[in-house]
Amino acid sequence: MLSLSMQASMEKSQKFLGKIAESKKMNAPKVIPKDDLSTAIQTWSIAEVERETGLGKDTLRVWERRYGFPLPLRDRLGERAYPHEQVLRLRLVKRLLDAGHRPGKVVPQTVEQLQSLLDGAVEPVRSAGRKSNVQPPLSLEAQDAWLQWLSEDRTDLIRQALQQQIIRQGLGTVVDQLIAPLCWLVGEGWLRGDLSVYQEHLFTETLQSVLREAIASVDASGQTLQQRPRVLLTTTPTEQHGLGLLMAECHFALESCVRFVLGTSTPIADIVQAVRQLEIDVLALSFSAYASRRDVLEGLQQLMEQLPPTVDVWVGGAAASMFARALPERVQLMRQPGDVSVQVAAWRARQVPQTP
Ligand code: B12
Repeated sequence: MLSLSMQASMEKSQKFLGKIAESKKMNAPKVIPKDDLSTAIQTWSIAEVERETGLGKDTLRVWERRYGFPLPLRDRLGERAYPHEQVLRLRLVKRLLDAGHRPGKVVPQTVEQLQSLLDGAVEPVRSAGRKSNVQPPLSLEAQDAWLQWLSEDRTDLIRQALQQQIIRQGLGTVVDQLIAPLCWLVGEGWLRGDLSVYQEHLFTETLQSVLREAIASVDASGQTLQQRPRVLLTTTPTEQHGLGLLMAECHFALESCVRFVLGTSTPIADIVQAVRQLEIDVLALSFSAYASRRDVLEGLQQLMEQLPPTVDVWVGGAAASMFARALPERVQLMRQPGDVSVQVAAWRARQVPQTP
């Protein structure tokens, strides 16, 4: 049974779930001269649109066929080139998807319609005067409640609240809309000195155990047998942060993927060996904010040289996003754990059906 004050705090927290963070400032697009146009116009390649909006290339292509939007131009090589206005509209679409709308409802809408939907659906995220660009979709009231539990070492309340939210909202939603901002909150709390290192460890352990229990119950529900892709989850040698990976694992479990989890800081040679021996289809890696550019790019480069070409490499984490433009071509950037669902669907769609 939950106490009344806890229920009140949880309701407050729940009220604000589903609110999305402001998108980061857009990078300037390239100016590409078009053969069919006398003037040069600003366009984005599909990879740039994916990085900027967080919408996958496969999703963009599917929407083009299904909804007639986005409708890119073609550059002189025949590659898709998205005008700037379409990228702006896609950003609005992404924010509404994050807030829980379905693609069929929002993709065909005009900018004005999207904007008015957003005005109704998304409360502005309040800033507490923080220096950080990253603002979590949790209200200040909800932040206070969680921080209070953390600072009073009430891991029992944290555990119960997380479990309740998973029951009410489902594991996928809770991972993306509550746990991700909570990690940010804990990191900031530690940075400000409001939380000590042992409290950060307590939080990590509590979260890990709640999420592992939730994964086990998804697996046990046995609605579908475990299927491909066969996924290996780990981090490269210098990376000790594993919560991003655990969140991704929740979504792989919800998609009934076969999973192998090596934990963090695995030597490159061992990752390669595991990929071969376990006949892995997708290698999922995470690079937290702590990872340097060198950690990210050198680790990935070494893997690219040694992995079989048929293996997909999906990466997430703050540092992977930070160095998105420098990632090797073959690497697929995932902005949030929930991106796993779309990518798994796209991966399955790409597989040639087996003849009996
Ligand atoms: C828990 C934690 C720890 C734990 C980790 C335990 C564990 N088993 O994971 C411990 C205590 C060990 C730890 C240690 C350290 N930490 Co620490 N830690 C954190 C904290 C709170 C969460 C870490 C985490 O897992 N983040 C990863 C996820 C949750 O966040 P993300 O990178 O933004 O990823 C998102 C998406 O991209 C996606 N995603 C991530 N990976 C993947 C993968 C796939 C496949 C997919 C689909 C999606 C996906 O999911 C996330 C949510 O949306 C963060 C705060 C934060 N904002 O991250 C600090 C943080 C990362 N730590 C930090 C620091 C400084 C340290 C330490 C140096 C000191 C310390 N805090 O004690 C050491 C360094 C250890 C090392 N050598 O790596 C700093 C890094 C700052 C910087 N820019 O350098 C942070 C940001 C805290 C802060 N605000 O300053 N830490």
